[in-house]
Amino acid sequence: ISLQMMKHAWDNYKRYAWGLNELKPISKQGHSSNLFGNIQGATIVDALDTLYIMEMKEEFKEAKEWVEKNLDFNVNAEISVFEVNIRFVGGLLSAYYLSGEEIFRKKAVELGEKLLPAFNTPTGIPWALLNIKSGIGRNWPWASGGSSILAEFGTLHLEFVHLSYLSGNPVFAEKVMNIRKVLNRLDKPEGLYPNYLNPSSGQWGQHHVSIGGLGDSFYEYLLKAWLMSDKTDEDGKKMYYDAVQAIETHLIRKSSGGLTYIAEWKGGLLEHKMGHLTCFAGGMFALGADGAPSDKTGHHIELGAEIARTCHESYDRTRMKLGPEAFRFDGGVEAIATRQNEKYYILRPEVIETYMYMWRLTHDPKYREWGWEAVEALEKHCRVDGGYSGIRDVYNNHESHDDVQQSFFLSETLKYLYLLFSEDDLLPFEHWVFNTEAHPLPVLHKDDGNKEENEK
Ligand code: DMJ
Repeated sequence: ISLQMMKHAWDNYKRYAWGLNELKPISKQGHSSNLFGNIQGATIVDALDTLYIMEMKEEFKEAKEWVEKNLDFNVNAEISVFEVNIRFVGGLLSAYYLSGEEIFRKKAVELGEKLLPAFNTPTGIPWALLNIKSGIGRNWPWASGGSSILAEFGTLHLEFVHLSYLSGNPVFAEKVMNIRKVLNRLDKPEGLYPNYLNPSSGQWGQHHVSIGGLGDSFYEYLLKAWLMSDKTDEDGKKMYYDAVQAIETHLIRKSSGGLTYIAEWKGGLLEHKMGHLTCFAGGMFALGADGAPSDKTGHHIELGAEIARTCHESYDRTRMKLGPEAFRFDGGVEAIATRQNEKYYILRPEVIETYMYMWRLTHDPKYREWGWEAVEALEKHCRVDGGYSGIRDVYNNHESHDDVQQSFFLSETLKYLYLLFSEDDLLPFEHWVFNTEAHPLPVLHKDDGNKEENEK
């Protein structure tokens, strides 16, 4: 089924928005997000590896030809360093490792080089936004005190390590190792990492901590950096397990109805709200269970299972059986969105991602059942003639479509669904880690500096 879904999403993108970043499935035209500046073709690059894994050979070939002929980084464009890294660099790297086609390696390295000026700050903590022609960077105007964002500068590590590996140029890895160094030198309030860090002063901005938006994939990349290094990156490992310890102490709570959730922390005060984005953490805890101190392994799996259950409840308690952007545990409600502007669902993957990890790591059939419920809901409410669309209010009787087919629907949501219903030997966890946009990157074995071997 996920294959047919992919075909529907792809065919419509091709028909109505080919070469543009995303598809507007209701108005049947292209959608351009300012996250990518004038870089084009986000859906194509994000979808490459999914097409490959699903063995959609014709489609993969046309996507590759587009990359060869049209993917152009010599544009005057201000882009989000994080978004371009996870979708474009990550997508190109995976396409290279899966297919062995040189063009993808070349484009990934070329783009990586364009991103380097973002690190020209007093601390080396990169800017959020970069003009890839002039090399001038700046931060989001809304970010606390001119800060860079933890989940943005903390989500470059996996891709940059691979860029150094594939180009032979150590500069990429040096840049991300320096981010680690800066973080390790800083005092952390209660052992937690605030979402905001000023790249000039090297000081934290507001003490807001989140495992959802603005924080999320920083934690994910600590764990995955260790896994991707064939478990040699002890620093990444320590930072991850220390952070999880602090998260458990200060952010993880149980509702009176028995649902475990991860709250947000604002200068010591808890906001009892969990974002859809935060739901990825179930999969992360379970994936990290193996490396936890031996008496904690079962506990981390259990934590993953509880987060999966809570997030499933957030879906189940809506009319459409699709989860809201954020849900709360206060004022008498549990796992329900209470604010109108938190009731939307934009085809996000995190809940299905967690089901996939939980399935692989426990083989409890309920995760496939829950995944199936999500498929049915997507087909019923998000599928339209012109592709798949997000929904404005998942508690409503009638769909009000937002008219965007997000590129991560093809790279993540559909890929994780496909993997959830595949055998474990398709992209096995011993050999592959997924970047935060679900692009698989191979584990790098230290002792065999032999590229060919690692690419298998
Ligand atoms: C994706 O771009 C990535 O998963 C990112 O880490 C968070 N936001 C979207 C999906 O929701």
